[in-house]
Amino acid sequence: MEHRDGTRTVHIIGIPMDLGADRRGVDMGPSAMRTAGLNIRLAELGYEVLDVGDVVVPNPEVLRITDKNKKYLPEILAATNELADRVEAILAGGAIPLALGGDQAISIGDIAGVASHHRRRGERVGVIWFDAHGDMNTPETTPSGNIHGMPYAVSLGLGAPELVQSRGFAPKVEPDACVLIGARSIDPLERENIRQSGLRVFTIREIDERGMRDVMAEALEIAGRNTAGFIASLDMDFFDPALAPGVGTPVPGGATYREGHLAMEMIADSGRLLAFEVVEVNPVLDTRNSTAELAVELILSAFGKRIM
Ligand SMILES: [Mn+2]
Repeated sequence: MEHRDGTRTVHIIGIPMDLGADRRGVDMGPSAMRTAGLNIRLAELGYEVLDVGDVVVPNPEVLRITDKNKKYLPEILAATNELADRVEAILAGGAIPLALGGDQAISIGDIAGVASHHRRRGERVGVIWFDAHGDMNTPETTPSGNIHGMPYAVSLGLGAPELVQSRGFAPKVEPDACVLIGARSIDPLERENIRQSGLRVFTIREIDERGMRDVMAEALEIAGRNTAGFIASLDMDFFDPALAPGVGTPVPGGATYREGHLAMEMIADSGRLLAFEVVEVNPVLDTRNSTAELAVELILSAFGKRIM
């Protein structure tokens, strides 16, 4: 796959953050994916790969929760702002950012950085988000106060103003160019947020009924609508827990191995990928790093690895 500017450079950035979630361990996700050979395997695909290291994130042990409906908001805001700066710089240099989480709160900064870069050029961007959950809670609707359940809402302009208004503009992305694929666990009040936002949700049932090929064709059409391209966000809990056990919030009945690869292969074929992120890999809960290894294989498919 060629980047739309004709470049073939990928910059990997890690965000070892678990402040957005209750279950500890996703801060080790970036290390687990690097250990699974991500950098060299991307280079073998023909990319110039530069690992720019990690965003600095404090440990919860040294912090205090000041608001139980938006836990660790100041620290998450600082980390996501740094990520947004670095993603914007990567794009300005002509490379594709590949962000490794960390819990899904990192998406707030990743999407902000990509959207901000393109906004300067008078362009907007789409989002294809793979997830068992909606990530569409706000401080008013959240059952847990965990910000990793809020990043899609924030990016669409709903939620804590500090996060929504980062970089001085909102929303970062518009619902008519955004999709959520694989949903099977939506909180009751979150459902209202989704309905009101107009976000197109492809539930796991819709994948069952229509097949991944059909779902992805429609998703790519939506994310490509008057956009410069799209950000792909892959929460590993999109997959069935039997296949991807190393995630913080597993939900039964998830996507299969081939559904995942087909989706990634279709992303590569589209030629419209602007940025990629993988989140919620939790080595503490994993089996012999199998979830991180799966994540690496999927990244390779999204960046153009082919069977033939
Ligand atoms: Mn998620």
